[in-house]
Amino acid sequence: MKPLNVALIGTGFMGKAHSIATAVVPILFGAPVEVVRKVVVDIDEELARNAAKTYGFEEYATDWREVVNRPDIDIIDICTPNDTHAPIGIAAAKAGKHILCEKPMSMTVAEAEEMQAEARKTGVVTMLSYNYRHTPAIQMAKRLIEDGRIGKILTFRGHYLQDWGADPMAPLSWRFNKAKAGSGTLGDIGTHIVDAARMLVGEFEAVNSIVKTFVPERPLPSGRFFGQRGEASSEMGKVDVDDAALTMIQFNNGAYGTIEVTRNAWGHHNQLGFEIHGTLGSIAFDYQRLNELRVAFGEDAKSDTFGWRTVYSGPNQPYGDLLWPIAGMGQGYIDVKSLEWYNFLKAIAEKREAAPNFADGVQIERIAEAILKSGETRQWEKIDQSAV
Ligand code: SOE
Repeated sequence: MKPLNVALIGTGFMGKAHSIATAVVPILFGAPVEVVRKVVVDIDEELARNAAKTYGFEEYATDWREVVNRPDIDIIDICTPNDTHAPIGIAAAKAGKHILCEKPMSMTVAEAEEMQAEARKTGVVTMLSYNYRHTPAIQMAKRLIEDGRIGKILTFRGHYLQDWGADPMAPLSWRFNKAKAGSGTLGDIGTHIVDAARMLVGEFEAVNSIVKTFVPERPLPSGRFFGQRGEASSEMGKVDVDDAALTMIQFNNGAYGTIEVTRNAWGHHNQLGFEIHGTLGSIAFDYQRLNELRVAFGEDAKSDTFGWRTVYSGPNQPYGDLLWPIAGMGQGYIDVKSLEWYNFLKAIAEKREAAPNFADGVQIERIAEAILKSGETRQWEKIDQSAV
């Protein structure tokens, strides 16, 4: 296969992470297909120029529309704020480019469905950056479930807790603005745990939620503002998105569960985690100990040392052939982002769908929208499961 030219759109936190991933995939895992870091795009020319230099792209540009339609570009990597995912994704799909898109997929379900419809027409490979699912320990959980090791799943308890929004004087980044972000904590981090729950347990039938905004106003940022960091000004602005959601879930397969998400939980910096209880055993994962999966099997129940035990990611687990040869050597955030890119490139090289793809993204958007709706109606909301 000929080398594929990548256009990265967006130079912030995610642009940086994706650039490192495309640089290290061939060294860490071996590239399923060679990628050329061709052009990086940012509406701010200075940021684009600097990114080309530091992230290692051949060229820079300021207009994503021109780049998306360039015949020499094969992959569009969308790392911009949420309000631009749909316009870029739709244009890229129409132009026949493979697409890796940061989460959440879009601002609304309707936008997500349009992105998927266009991608289906041209048959491009699509992937959404729900990166945590590629963590080796989470893939180990998936394998244990698929192999029947914990039996039939009864319950799922998931959470994604952060604390960068806990300080009411933390500046109002675009992530607190509905017009830019679509939703708040739910779209930003809740969708990651929804992705994990769908992958591990199955499809959501209905949800019943409490949704809260704890901090209705925040200081506007002063000067250029990157991600969560930045100085506050003395002027206040309105927060019009959710800070937190607590959701009960009924899965199609009869299991039930809960998901709790907030960016206002002091002490929890980036704590995506879950416990899954089955008829034969239990599994637990905590991203702040991402190399570990905790397991407890009922067959050990009569032993006087029965209890949870910790399994470290290593050669015996999923991706074992790609990881360091000794268990417990450890992976980090960039390893997981790199596994995401590896899986995306492998799908392109093997001419098959990637996971999670735009169809998964549509379903996650439907679930997120139902959670928000249920927060208003305070009733169970059924999830639309029609095929896309
Ligand atoms: C901010 O909450 C953020 O950067 C999210 O946008 C990412 O998806 C998450 O992985 C880390 O935190």
